[in-house]
Amino acid sequence: MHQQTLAAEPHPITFDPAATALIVIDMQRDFLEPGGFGETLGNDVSLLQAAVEPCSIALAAARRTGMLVIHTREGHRPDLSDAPPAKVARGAPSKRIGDLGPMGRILVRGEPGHDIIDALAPAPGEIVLDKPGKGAFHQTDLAQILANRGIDTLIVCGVTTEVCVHTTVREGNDRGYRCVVLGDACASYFPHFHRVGLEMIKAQGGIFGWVSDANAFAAALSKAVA
Ligand code: TIU
Repeated sequence: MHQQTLAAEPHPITFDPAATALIVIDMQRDFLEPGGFGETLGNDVSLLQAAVEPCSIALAAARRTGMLVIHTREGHRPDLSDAPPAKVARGAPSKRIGDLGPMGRILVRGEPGHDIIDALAPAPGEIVLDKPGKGAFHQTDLAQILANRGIDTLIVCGVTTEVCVHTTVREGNDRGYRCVVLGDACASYFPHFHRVGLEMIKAQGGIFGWVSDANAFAAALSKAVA
């Protein structure tokens, strides 16, 4: 056990890098680039760019120490058999899940829009976890992967703060994981949801977990030996 200390709110947290996973949530073209799912919902996707460089800093730090890295992607089977009708039908999007857009079919696995953005492409050997829901534990083998590696702490970043990041942290917290959100490495289409979403994580003594940032994470890991 080589415990490191990470500056975080509501208070610093010590963690063993060997028992910690970095989970990068849904940094996909469908959410970050024009023509994808995020834009069909009426959002300004440029707001999510702020998270890219901090995610890159967090990834580089994790890779240097050999930490378990997991990238998630939200999306559905091409026949949409795993897409709840209530999800497909909801709202008044310009295109629905499964419709053809400029990056292929919206939120469908195997389509260009479903890919992780080039700037954060998974490195060989890193786990890419496809999930049909907002939370990374729902209908995936994430819990088994984490158990097999003896993981007790999750460092979470990605998009969007109040949707897939929050849902994953809530799921992880209920399953007994210590969850740390890297606030600057998350982003939302709604800046106030981002801000309040982070506050909700760390309020009440850390009711869902901790909030830190990418540089603090990198600094904590700089003391860890690969
Ligand atoms: N990944 C994720 O957050 N999925 C969403 O649908 N987010 C929205 O903010 N719409």
